[in-house]
Amino acid sequence: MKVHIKKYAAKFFCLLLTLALTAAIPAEAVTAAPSKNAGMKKSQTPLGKNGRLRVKKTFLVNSKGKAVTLKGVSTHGINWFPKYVNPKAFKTLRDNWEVNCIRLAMYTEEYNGYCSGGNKKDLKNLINKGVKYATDLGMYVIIDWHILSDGNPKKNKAQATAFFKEMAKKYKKHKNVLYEICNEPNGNVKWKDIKAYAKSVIKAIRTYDKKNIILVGTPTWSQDVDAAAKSPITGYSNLMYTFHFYAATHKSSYRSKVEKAVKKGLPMFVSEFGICESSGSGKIDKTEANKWVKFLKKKKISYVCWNLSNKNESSSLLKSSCKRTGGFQSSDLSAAGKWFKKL
Ligand code: IDC
Repeated sequence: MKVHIKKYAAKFFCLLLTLALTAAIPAEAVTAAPSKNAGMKKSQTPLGKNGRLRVKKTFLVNSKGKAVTLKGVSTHGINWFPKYVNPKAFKTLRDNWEVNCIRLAMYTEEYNGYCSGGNKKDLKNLINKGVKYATDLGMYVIIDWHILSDGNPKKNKAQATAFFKEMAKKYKKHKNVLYEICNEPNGNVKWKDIKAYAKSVIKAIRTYDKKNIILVGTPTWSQDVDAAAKSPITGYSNLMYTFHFYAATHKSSYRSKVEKAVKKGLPMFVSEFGICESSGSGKIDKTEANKWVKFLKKKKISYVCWNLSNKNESSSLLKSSCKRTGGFQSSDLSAAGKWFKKL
């Protein structure tokens, strides 16, 4: 009898404690910024383990010279979906999805883009917040100048140069920042045009930041890595060239293209990919996506998945019904989200 009373008293006490604790935590405490490296020792975070990255031959290597592969998630355009730039979202990706890199996609010419009427101060604020959250969590972070309808990066070169100068000055001491200077050149843009643009922006970045990785886009929506491989940019270290693919559209012939560029010695980085069609929607192709990941892992090429949002399109990692902006549950994930988390 005595034992029973003790048992029930203990249960009752637990219940009371739970109720008291739940009532005591204000709602926003759950979403508030976590403390440094939230829930993980600094030395155990991706950044703590790898330190500043650099390029060695075709590989991205850590501070000890060992090859590392970044597995990243790209935001959708921060001009459309600023709400996903938050520490809880990044922490969920780090802890539950083994994501070690966040790409902050800032469109330059689409709706409220940096060069098309968007509020520059607000957009930069978002970038700075994103970098801070990633840094606090010990994750790598890509600052992406997301050109798209402005097919030729030269179009907004002056603004790009000023923007990256500011970023490089601010982040030169950060060991986790990468600069992506032109998402996807397209239209009638030749590698020599991109190269000329890249040289000026790289020069501006290197005035302040001598070391962090710079990612350079390639012609035809960052697919013609062969053009870059024929004539890479010289005189600077820690440069990589981007290759983008959408698995339901781009298949083995594109892998051969990457393979050839690797053989030519081009360091590549897949700063954006999707497992759907290149429109960002349509059907998803998991079989092809798995082939891509196997290939990239073998080559030790980093990859960043498009996109963290609940937009109603198949590249979104969240279902359109998902209201959460962090702490995502399995039931919140789209087919693409489920596939990517499982990787
Ligand atoms: C798409 C978005 C879509 C948005 C559109 C803007 O998914 O919601 O309306 O941009 O034009 C890319 C681009 C990336 C595209 C994506 C899918 O880098 O901005 O996002 N994509 O089309 N290259 C190949 C595919």
